[in-house]
Amino acid sequence: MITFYNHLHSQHHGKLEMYRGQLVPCFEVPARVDHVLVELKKRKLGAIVPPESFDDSALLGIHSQRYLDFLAGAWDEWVALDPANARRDALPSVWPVRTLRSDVLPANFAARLGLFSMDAGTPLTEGTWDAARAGADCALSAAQAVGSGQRAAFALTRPPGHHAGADFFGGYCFLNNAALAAQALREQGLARVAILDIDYHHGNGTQSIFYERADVFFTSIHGDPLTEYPFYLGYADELGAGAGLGFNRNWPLPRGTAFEVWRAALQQALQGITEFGAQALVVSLGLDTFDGDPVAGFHLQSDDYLSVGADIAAAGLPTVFVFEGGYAVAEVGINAANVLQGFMAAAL
Ligand code: Q9C
Ligand code: ZN
Repeated sequence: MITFYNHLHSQHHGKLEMYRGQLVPCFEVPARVDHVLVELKKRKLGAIVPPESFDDSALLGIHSQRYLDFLAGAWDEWVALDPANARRDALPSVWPVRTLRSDVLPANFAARLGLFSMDAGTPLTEGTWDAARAGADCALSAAQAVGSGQRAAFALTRPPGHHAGADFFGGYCFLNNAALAAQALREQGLARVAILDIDYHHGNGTQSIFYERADVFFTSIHGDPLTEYPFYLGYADELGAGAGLGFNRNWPLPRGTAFEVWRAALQQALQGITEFGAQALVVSLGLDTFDGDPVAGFHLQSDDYLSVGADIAAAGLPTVFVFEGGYAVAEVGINAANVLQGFMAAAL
């Protein structure tokens, strides 16, 4: 399987995130992708190449212009407020919740940082834009490869993407790589594209982007949002709206769920994808379902990921894998490579 690797990923290296009233070291660190890269090379799972560069217009199918403009200029604005800000990351602390206006674009930087975000756990750093932008190129390159006849491709990048909406960042995500890949597949003429999100956390950004569309089916298996981030989306009664009604399906599972029950949900999700009549598949490949993950609560074991890959291959669809979460850093490479190896061994 061809891997598009974002060598600029390490330019995004957040220092601290807000957690339970304290600033704690970021969980989403460059070493995550480094471990995956090492494991892919060790197993000779296929070519590892840099992405093609795509025009910014490719992002506009998913993200708003004013959000992209904000992200591209945010670091310079942050440092312009105070030269000492160069030593610290930007973290939001005020948001336009219900009754407050989000149509007005404030001049104040902190106000715009909150307008375009959903939590205080996602630091924006000097290299965030460059890393996220090159990551989008990886997702678009993988979609192009699959749209041109490859059985599968892998976008190996960070920061992750599935919590990012059309005009907000959060959950360690800035640009929605899976959504960009799905839209790119649509534009290459594939009429029906499915997204399978198997990160521990519900892919709220991806769901919201496609919620009213019938051409992109979104299905996600994740920790029950009653207790798990992102809390405010990901429930089983979210089935899509308008033209998109019937094209969204969530499988929330309780914290503590182990592989047997998780795998039954995977079979249900894959059945939905088959019934939809998908012509291509995008997998939001989070590995934070792993037993040892520090920010999640499922109990999948490393060997289980071989079966996950085989089950996904059995859907028989051209498949783009996009790297998302997974914070057990020492094991995330093994677990990601197991999915891809399991897929390749089972794929026709
Ligand atoms: N201090 C992804 O997996 N909160 N994002 C965790 C830990 C945020 C995870 C709390 C989790 C976001 C892409
Ligand atoms: Zn996650």
